[in-house]
Amino acid sequence: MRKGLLIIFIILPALSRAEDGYDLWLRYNKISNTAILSQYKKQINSPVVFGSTQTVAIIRTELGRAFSGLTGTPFRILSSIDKASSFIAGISTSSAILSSIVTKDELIRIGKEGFIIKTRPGKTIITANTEIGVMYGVFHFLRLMQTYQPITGLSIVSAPKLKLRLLNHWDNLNRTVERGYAGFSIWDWHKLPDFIDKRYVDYARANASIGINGTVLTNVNANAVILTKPYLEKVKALADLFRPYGIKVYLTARFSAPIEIGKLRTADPINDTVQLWWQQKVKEIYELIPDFGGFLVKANSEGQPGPQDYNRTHADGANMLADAVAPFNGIVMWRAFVYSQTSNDRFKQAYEEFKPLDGKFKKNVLVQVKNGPIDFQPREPFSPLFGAMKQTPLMMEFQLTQEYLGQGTHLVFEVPMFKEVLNTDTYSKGKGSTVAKVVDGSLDNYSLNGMAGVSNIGNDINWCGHPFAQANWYSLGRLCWDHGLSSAQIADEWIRQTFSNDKSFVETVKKIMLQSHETLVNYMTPLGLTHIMYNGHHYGPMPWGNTLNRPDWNPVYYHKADSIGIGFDRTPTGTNALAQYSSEVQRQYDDIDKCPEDYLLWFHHVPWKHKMKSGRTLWDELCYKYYTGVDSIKAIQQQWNKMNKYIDPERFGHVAQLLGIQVKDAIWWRNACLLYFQTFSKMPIPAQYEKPDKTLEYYQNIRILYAPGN
Ligand code: GCW
Repeated sequence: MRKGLLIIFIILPALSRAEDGYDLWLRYNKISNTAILSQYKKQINSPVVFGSTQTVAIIRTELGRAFSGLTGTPFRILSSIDKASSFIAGISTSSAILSSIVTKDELIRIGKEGFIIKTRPGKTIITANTEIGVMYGVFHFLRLMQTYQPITGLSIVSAPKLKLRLLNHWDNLNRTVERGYAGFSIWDWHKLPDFIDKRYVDYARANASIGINGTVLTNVNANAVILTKPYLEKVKALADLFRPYGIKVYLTARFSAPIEIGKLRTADPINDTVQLWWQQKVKEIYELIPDFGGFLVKANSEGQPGPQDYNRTHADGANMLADAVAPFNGIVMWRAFVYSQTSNDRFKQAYEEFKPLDGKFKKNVLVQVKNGPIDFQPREPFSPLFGAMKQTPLMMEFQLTQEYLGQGTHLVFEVPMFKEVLNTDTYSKGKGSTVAKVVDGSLDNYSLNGMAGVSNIGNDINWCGHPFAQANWYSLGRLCWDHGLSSAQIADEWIRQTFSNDKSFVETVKKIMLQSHETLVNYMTPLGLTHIMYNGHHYGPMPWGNTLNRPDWNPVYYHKADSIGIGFDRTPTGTNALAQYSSEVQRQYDDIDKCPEDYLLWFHHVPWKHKMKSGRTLWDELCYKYYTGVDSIKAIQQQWNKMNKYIDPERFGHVAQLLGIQVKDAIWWRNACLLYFQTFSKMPIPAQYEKPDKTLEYYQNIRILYAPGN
């Protein structure tokens, strides 16, 4: 009887909480390899962290939790050294032991946020210039432990490559999330500031663990109400909570706020009263939040108000806000995502509006540019603004949330896509002028630099909806810290921390992740096709779409399929958008026979019978790509199905079910697109492929009325 009870008590806690993914990559499960465990234990004896601030308290709590979890024995973190201490952390001036192991030069190199980890036999030392740096060092060390890496012989001197490492939430005040596929917003504005959801703390921890140091809380399609006193008090509550984690808050500024909440008659940036209004508003914000980061602004884009409403330029608008925040060291991130209908090619619009303004922005303004010229498509060439605005720091905007990447149901690891852009050479200052060097400021010598990811976080229990979408959040932080990290390295460490260190599991899942983006490109938009998603919500294929008011909202605008061929001619015989790139880049793309085929239809209208590198005609190649995409996702599904023995049934099953949807969707994409394009090519789908089992009409009649995030 007694024994039975005991068993129930032991089993119950394990059963009481099914694995739901809430713990992200911060799990600290007991290390299963005993050799590694005993080696680790020697390096973390009687751990001590010097200091007494809130950040130090956070470090101690995290370490206590981590060491106890990883070793399976309770740990208490000390505030002063004892004889047994083999783990010592703190800012370099807090103890002679710490200052003695670092050089002056190293301390200069790590700056305000970097860290140093050095180990000696039976000693681990983590230090930095600031407590935030120590915190980042501690998280790095825990990452090594969680991924079963050696923790002896370490000599790590690490500093972030980017200064601003930001999440951009497209969260509305009513808690809907624009392009959000993980439930509602985690910001419970109604209950703030009095009710502090535990998730805010876990959000801060997760971000701190990957080096993210800023968060824009609100949607770029902005609501001026966030700038009113009651809401600023809510923002303050979040800012106070995030501060000890090294995270600053930023807000989106609606350009017409002086009218909407200030009762002014204009928002003209040249108007004295308007300027004064913003100055006072900014002062009010900084009184509440002394380290407020600044504003992110979407202006004169997709119906948002902006300086052009008053015949002023983007620079006039940005500079007015920049002047208001400058006395408080705030910054303005002004978005370049614009495409009013003045150009014959949406591709060219941002460049046409912004390039002439180069050199006209105040020092504390960054222009935030999406990675590609159109809009977060599965594959885009880099935005020609990168490399073209040498006198303006350009901030990279990536989209973590998978608006055009299968949204909440498709498994896509985005790092290979991000790295493809970052590694591309702009040739703006000769060979080697990569997008990464433009963004990190090293090319044009900017100390103000940064990268933002449009958040994929919501109030779903596992934060991101798809269990693998967590990897994209994780990657943003890791790439901001060091964009030189490889996709494989980031995938590897995420898998080990999130799921398991088992070698077969890690290798299989890493392969899945590394193939996943190319797989999606193949079944959605191969060979440089773009923006052929369903109108509005963008889920599913609609290459035939041509009913929206603006031509450049319609898929047919982007693929231009006709009896001759398919693709958008952006060479001098077409819109000549190519001219916006440096001559070296132009040369890579302008020749239809030499253009990399991944980008072919971005730049050329290609005849159906054009001979591709494989020897196939364009039409056959298109079929080949679409069929390959479906085959690859089916293969991924099979590989995943063998992973059940390595992980918990909940997350295994969650992913397995979503892969089922993804396979169905991939077939839908393939069949719908090929049947539609076939009406132009008039060529058969090669005999070796299974024929689409439905008609084009069937696909054209599919209606998804209530896709999320729209
Ligand atoms: O990708 C498009 C989205 C819009 C978004 C816009 C933008 C926030 O479809 O929902 O609006 O880009 O980036 O401003």
